[in-house]
Amino acid sequence: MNSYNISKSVPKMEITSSEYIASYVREDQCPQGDMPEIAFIGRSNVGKSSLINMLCDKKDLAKTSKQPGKTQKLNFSSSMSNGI
Ligand SMILES: Nc1nc2c(ncn2[C@@H]2O[C@H](COP(=O)(O)OP(=O)(O)O)[C@@H](O)[C@H]2O)c(=O)[nH]1
Ligand SMILES: [Mg+2]
Repeated sequence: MNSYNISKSVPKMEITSSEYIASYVREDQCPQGDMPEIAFIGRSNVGKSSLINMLCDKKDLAKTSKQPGKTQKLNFSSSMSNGI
């Protein structure tokens, strides 16, 4: 079978650094910037925080928990990518 490894031939966007900024309880407190924003939305305990940590290659950027309902604030982090 002809195997074609797309991951080797297509340039990949990679997150090169990430840091936690702060947490806010209201939307009007959140930073107003002109940078693109990515929000992770989903059911409690579905793995949003784990996915964020995986994509950012950080262990504890987003707190993970077995117990649902632990995240009660709007948590902001800033990331840089390789520009792709
Ligand atoms: N089995 C399994 N557990 C996962 C996976 N992703 C996350 N978890 C676990 O599910 C729980 C909830 O994950 P978390 O990332 O905190 O979910 P969030 O509430 O959506 O942010 C944690 O105990 C994680 O370790 C996965 O892909 N497989
Ligand atoms: Mg979470």
